Amino acid sequence: MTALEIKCLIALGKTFDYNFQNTAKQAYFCKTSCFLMIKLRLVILESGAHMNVNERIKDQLENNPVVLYMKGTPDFPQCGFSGQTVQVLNACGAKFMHVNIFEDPELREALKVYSNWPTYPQLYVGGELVGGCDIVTDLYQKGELKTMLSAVGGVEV
Ligand SMILES: N[C@@H](CCC(=O)N[C@@H](CS)C(=O)NCC(=O)O)C(=O)O
Repeated sequence: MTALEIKCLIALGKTFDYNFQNTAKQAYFCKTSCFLMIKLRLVILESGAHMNVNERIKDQLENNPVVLYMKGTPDFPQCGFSGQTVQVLNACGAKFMHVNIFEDPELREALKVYSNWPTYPQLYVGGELVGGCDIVTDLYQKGELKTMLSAVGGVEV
């Protein structure tokens, strides 16, 4: 159980003591708070907040065949290099997960160490770093990018 969950339990416990006059109300509140705790746990699990940053990176790369770490989102890239990489991936019909590094400053720094690559975007195919915008564009122009993506099931059919 995480510190956040423990804090929530304590907060809920205090509300319990304060509010409850009768058992019917208590039973109702108990049911609702159990439901909320389950939901909270699911949100924590889904968000990856229970993992440290390197575990989060590994989890993303193990569970998604094509991952683009970028500035902004595919619909709203916030850097020309990231925008160009998205265009190249779209031109190949790629299915990819994106991570907006502006939303996770800790990951932004940790991934540079993990990959030994100092800039964004960073494209991973089959868990392996392919490279940034220049390399990805070059592979596209040589007709090799789509083959790499197809090999891991990363192209729309
Ligand atoms: N030549 C690089 C260009 C990418 C680049 O220079 N990115 C810079 C500016 S967007 C960067 O990520 N700097 C580190 C940072 O912002 O954390 C490529 O092919 O991807």
